Amino acid sequence: MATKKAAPKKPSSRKTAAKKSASRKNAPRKQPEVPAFTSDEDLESYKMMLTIRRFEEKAGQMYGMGLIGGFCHLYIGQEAVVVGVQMASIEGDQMITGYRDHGHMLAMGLDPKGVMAELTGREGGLSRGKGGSMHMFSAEKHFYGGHGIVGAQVSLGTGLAFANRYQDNGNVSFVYFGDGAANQGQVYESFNMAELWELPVVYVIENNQYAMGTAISRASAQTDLSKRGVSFNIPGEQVDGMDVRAVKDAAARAAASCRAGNGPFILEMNTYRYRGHSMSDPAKYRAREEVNRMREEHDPIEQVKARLLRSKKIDEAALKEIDADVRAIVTEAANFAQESPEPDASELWTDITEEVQA
Ligand SMILES: Cc1ncc(C[n+]2csc(CCOP(=O)(O)OP(=O)(O)O)c2C)c(N)n1
Ligand SMILES: [Mg+2]
Repeated sequence: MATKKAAPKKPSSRKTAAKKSASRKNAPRKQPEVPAFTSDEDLESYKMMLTIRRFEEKAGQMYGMGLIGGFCHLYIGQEAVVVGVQMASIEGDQMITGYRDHGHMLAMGLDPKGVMAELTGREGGLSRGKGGSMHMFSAEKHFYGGHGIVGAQVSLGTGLAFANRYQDNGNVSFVYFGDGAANQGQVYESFNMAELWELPVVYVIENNQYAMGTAISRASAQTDLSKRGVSFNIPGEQVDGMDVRAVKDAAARAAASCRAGNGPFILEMNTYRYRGHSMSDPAKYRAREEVNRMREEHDPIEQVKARLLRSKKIDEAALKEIDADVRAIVTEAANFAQESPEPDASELWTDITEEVQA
């Protein structure tokens, strides 16, 4: 058998290191103006963000009713991040994230019924009820999990980018992690290799200001997470993660840079989670006023709704219809998740090891 190459091949569009340092690396980090969305884009992002919001609200209720066990980390408040990034992705781009992953799966087009049934541990779940909230996967939809180990997805996602580079397929790997995970050692080992091999990976840091109960200022010596790639020559940008337009714009530029062969890019999405770290967290480490202010002044869904109404391309009645459609999708998922049977006991012995043909 021929020996495999040590590093992936370099696309012909690759810039020289010298050119890169002049153009990309030392460019002033000026915040670009946020380009407007068309009404179609507003509508598309509104529907998706609302679907995630309502899905998560339902998951929260079902957890409270004892229908969902184990850990359950809700994404409410952060919807603009995954939705904006997805709007900048193309077919074949991969996504990988941590345990706050339900919204990511919905944005990747996974069936809400399969996601909800996995939360309730039922046979109809995406992992046949054996993975739960943090462990779902769909190779078909290019969604690579769902990871409970903080930071683990960063090295795996960098590996996905290695494969893209090796196959020269023009795809980008979007690797999501939190402000807490940004202090994990393997993140920097990954950064180093990604830049060295100019891998097409966008590191999406979802800075929701807290890692469990610890505020970022208490845990991080450098709180500007867009600078975390400086010592590896990876460019970074801070983005208003509550504004889906800003997210899409930044993600599109970052992805274009990756596809042009310039190597990795870091996007720090400044966002906020409204709920506790997980369903079992009463969130006593922050003031209720702080949460209320974010909800009232920065809510990603309300921003788009206000824009749509101002544009007069849609009225309150049409928005109510959208809401009803979204609620119907979520209700259907919740019913399916309760009606689907629990996995058979024999399933305990499956999906443990994989038989590989020699
Ligand atoms: C290696 C490892 N260390 C610790 C934990 C426990 N833990 C779970 S979530 C979390 C905080 C992570 O916060 P952040 O990266 O900001 O993500 P967020 O929950 O805010 O989305 C910790 C410490 C873990 N799961 N894995
Ligand atoms: Mg966090």
